[in-house]
Amino acid sequence: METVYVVKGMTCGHCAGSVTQELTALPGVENVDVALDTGRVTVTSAAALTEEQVREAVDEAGYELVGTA
Ligand SMILES: [Cu+2]
Repeated sequence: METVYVVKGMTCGHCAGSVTQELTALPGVENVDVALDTGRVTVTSAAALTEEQVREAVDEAGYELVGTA
């Protein structure tokens, strides 16, 4: 399944890389795609993630989860 999240504070490829790395580490995540211009992060996962899981991962990377798009 594919879920689109909005993340605040990412400005460059390094930011995108940090968020991608943290989200990829979550169980069942198969792909993470970051659109820097919109702050939208598309997560492809085998099973649904909780918003709490995603929030913690984004926070770990140093950014803020606004919510789902
Ligand atoms: Cu950056």
